[in-house]
Amino acid sequence: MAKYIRRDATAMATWDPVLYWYARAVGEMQQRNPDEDPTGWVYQARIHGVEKSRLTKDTRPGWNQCPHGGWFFLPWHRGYLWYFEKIVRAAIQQIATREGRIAPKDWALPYWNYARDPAGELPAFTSRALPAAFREPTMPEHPDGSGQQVPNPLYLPDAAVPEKDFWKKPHRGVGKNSAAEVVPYDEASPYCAMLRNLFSLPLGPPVPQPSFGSGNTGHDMPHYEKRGPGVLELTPHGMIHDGVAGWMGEVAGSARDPIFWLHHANIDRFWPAWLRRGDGRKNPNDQSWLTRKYTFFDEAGTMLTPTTEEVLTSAGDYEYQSLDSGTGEQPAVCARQLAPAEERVLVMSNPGHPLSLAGPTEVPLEAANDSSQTQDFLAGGAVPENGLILTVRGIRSNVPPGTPYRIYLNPPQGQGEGQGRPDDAYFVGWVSFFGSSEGEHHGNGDGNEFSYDITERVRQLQEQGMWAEGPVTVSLVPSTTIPSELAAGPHAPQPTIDRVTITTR
Ligand SMILES: [Cu+2]
Repeated sequence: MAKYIRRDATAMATWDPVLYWYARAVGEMQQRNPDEDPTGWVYQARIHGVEKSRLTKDTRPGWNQCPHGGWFFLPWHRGYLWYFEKIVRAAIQQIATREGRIAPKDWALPYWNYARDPAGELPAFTSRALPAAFREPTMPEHPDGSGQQVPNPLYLPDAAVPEKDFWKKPHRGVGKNSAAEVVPYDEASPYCAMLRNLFSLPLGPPVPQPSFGSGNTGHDMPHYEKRGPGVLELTPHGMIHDGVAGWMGEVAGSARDPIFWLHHANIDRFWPAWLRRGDGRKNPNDQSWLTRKYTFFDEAGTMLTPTTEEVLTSAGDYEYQSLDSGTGEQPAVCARQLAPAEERVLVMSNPGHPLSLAGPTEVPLEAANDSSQTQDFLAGGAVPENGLILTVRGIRSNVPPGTPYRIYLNPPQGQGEGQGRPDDAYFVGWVSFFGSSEGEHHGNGDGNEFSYDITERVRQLQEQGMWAEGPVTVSLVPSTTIPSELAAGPHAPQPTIDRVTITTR
């Protein structure tokens, strides 16, 4: 029997003791020295990533470690959460002792079960909105709800912040502190990730079914490897980061938003839920995965260097309230995600300058050469024998735009202006900005990149008589509408892409 139960935050009262004590502990940790105390709030967040100004200056042990785009994504974040949970639990007891209160000794990190509510008509509150305790500027002074209202450490304002103040002003994306969903169901659901039965595939040429746990990167723990995100790491992981935006939208700052930890608890929950499905689903047993060492700190501030194997065994003292609810039973639309690779380019957008994605954007594609494959594809959508791959390259934004974008292939004119849906016949996949912003670091200056297999998509459109003759276009449409006051305001985010290509192998 597990010692600690991690519970569903979307099924709790606003100030359930779990959330009340979490808020108090966050406030306590925020008082600690960000540079000297490894149990402090900002020190803990900097273990995930540091802001650019501190990247090479005044660094501290254990900072800037989070691996994305590789098979250490899940085990590293599991260890990170587990030690953080111990620090919070200890902080709660400190506060309780000081104030002469009784606090739960078995406090465990709750999870944000965003895919709990089905798609379609939304209830007044949806699981895909931030839990109420994160949206309210104040909280009750005492755990029983009595006393004054005091500032709530779980709250970050949702505001448009000038780029130069990005790290100075805690914030989320505009409109994200409402009871509306931060992203629609298909972006929030792990359904497609749970279907994959391989943990990792070797990085390399495109493969038709990317893995659950991101790509095999050997011993390397890439901080942000654009080639390797598996299905789970993109959907829902990156989508939720995009959807909350502000600090959550950047690798460097995301762990400073208290919702980060509940988001990653939910991502961690999908892992045992996935293993339980069987049918070949298992963890890697490669030594390079099992013996990789990480650097974390315990509640006394002592540095520890557990391996993946040790993280998997020592972090066995908790269980999730449910491995069913919101873990992908309800179907979602799946994209045919690929790991990008070099291929033969058929058509591409004009590469002269970055293309603005300020709103829904139609991108015309032109012949990249005069090969017969290119001519045949442009003339009538002829599919080469080795299939077709659509790639969006150089995805970046000065600050997180507040939404992922959906990619549609050759939709009828004007489609890009309307509200696209992922079950649309022209839907191809997603563009995510998490890890792409200018304020980011660690050598991902090329921006993000995503590839999708569109072979079947083109064939289906042709069979249904929906493939329009003439110029081929791709539409990029925000998954959630960008609030007009933000789009028209002085601090509107500036998302751009370098290029869209359609290639064959
Ligand atoms: Cu994350």
